[in-house]
Amino acid sequence: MEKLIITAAISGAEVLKEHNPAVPYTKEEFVREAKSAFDAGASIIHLHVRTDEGKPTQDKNRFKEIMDAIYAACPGVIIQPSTGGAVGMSNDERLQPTELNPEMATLDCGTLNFGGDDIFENTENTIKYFGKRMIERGIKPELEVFDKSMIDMALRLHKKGYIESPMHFDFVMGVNGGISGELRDFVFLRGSIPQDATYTVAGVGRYEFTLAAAAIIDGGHVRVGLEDNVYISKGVLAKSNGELVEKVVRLAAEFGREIATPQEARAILGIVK
Ligand code: KMH
Ligand code: ZN
Repeated sequence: MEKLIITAAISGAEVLKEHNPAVPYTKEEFVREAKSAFDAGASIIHLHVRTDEGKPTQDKNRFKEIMDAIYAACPGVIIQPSTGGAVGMSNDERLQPTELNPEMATLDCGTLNFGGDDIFENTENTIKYFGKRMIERGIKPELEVFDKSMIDMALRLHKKGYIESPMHFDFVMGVNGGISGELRDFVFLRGSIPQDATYTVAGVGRYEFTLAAAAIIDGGHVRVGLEDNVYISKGVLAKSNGELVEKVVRLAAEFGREIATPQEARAILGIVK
């Protein structure tokens, strides 16, 4: 089986220090959290940035400042900026980090009710616009799918030339408004992507580690981090993103999956930079 790529979603846009004090706001806190995840075995850092006060921003300069600091502290790491940003941001605001030509970025593949009454809007034209931008700049998209219909959208836009093969999906499961994190649904998503595609799974909240175990057994890849879940076990807050990654590394060891280095992750994902 391929080595396991672990992605750490260290910050997100919605989770706050009130939910877990380890959520990073300042550059120093971002570096601390990224390094804890990298040292524990994460090869990809999925990144949203914030102002020092904790407000989500897609500002290119803030991304650059924090990305440079993370690269310095985590040599060779893959940084995957979010182009999802936070609910309500405009397309061009969201796309700013692509101007830094990162190796990867997220590409959200549909609109959904997000965590209740918010609407996370990604129309077909938005997805085409983002997909084209990533092809032009040689950025590997991680296709964020919050439901099965979003896989179908990605496949349709792949046929039209907006997304290139091999496709890499992130099954984000358990968001209120998206697909559940039940194993039945994981099997459904996993069976709906092309043979040459790769996937990672991000289980939200209580689904984080059950879905990690499923992906480890299945030969998929795993995303964990405070963006998705703030607990290391029921009712116990994680001390850091690194602690969440360490738990995945332990699970992987139990099932005989070795952990991919960033260079091995690039080879698995077909990142040519
Ligand atoms: N913050 C969510 C609205 C992504 O990173 O691309 C969108 C999100 C997805 O987190
Ligand atoms: Zn995100």
